[in-house]
Amino acid sequence: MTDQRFATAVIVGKPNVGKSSLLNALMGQKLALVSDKPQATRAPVIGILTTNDTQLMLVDEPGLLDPTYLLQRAMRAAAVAWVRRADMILYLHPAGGSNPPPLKTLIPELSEITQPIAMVRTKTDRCGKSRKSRSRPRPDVPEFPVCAERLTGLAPLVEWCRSHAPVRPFRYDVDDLSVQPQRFFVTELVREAAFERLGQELPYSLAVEVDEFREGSDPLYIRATLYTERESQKRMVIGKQGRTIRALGSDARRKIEEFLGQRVYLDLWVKTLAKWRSKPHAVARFGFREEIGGQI
Ligand SMILES: Nc1nc2c(ncn2[C@@H]2O[C@H](COP(=O)(O)OP(=O)(O)OP(=O)(O)O)[C@@H](O)[C@H]2O)c(=O)[nH]1
Ligand SMILES: [Mg+2]
Repeated sequence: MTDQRFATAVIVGKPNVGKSSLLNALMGQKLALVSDKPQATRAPVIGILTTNDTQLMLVDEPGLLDPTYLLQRAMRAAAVAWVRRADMILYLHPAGGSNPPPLKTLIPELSEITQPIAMVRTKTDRCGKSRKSRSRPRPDVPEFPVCAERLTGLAPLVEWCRSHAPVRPFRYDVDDLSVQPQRFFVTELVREAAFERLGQELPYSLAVEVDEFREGSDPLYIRATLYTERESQKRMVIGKQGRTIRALGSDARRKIEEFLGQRVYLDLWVKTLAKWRSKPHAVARFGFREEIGGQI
């Protein structure tokens, strides 16, 4: 039997560069929420990819940005903590266009970055052939052009991860796809539906919490609450005669049914939790307990 390899690989980069799409493409199934709006990912999403002798814990991070409020500070803290723990870093930047800034400038809180870095150039379908062959800013960092949309360029990237993975036993069962509970993925899919249905700023002010997940029922009964920051936002999420929340709920239900592979009855409620994005208790409750720790 060949030796097993296990490694944690973090997927980092600025907002909207295609991190979550890459996680889904590598996993061969949808785990992470994807949106054309930036800053969609909040808590890191974890995928466990086991191929032959190698198990990779892939961590799809929130985009690295300068935080302006508590939720963003917690998101950044979570992202940086995973980079510290990682065995290797996949640094994403769109292909074509501008060269990526050095990773160090995106994470100044780390005095040095010692892990191997792969420069992943995303969305290759969006740039012409001539622009693909631009000179590389860091010849010492291997570059991998990928297209999550067309699933191209993935195998060499996985092979690079394998070659840098330490020889040690798998940490998870070979059938495991994630370490996060189904409830987490349900909240993410409701948020994805919200990003698609709601106007510019509204999805950012939303948090989703699963209140009930009735195992064994058919259809599976799930009750969840969408929290907005203001009453006026709550009214917009509900919409005229409840039309918006009904449409959002039906989109979300379809996504959840596909994810869980079973019929779902999704019961959505909308409440206001004033300015929750700046409140330590609320930010901790919506996924950042560790990051907020000392503040509550
Ligand atoms: N054309 C094309 N679009 C892509 C590709 N990969 C991602 N996108 C699109 O780019 C947008 C952002 O993708 P995400 O995967 O959500 O990006 P992200 O880096 O996770 O974004 P944040 O979580 O907000 O930081 C979405 O509209 C995706 O559909 C690709 O290979 N080709
Ligand atoms: Mg994302």
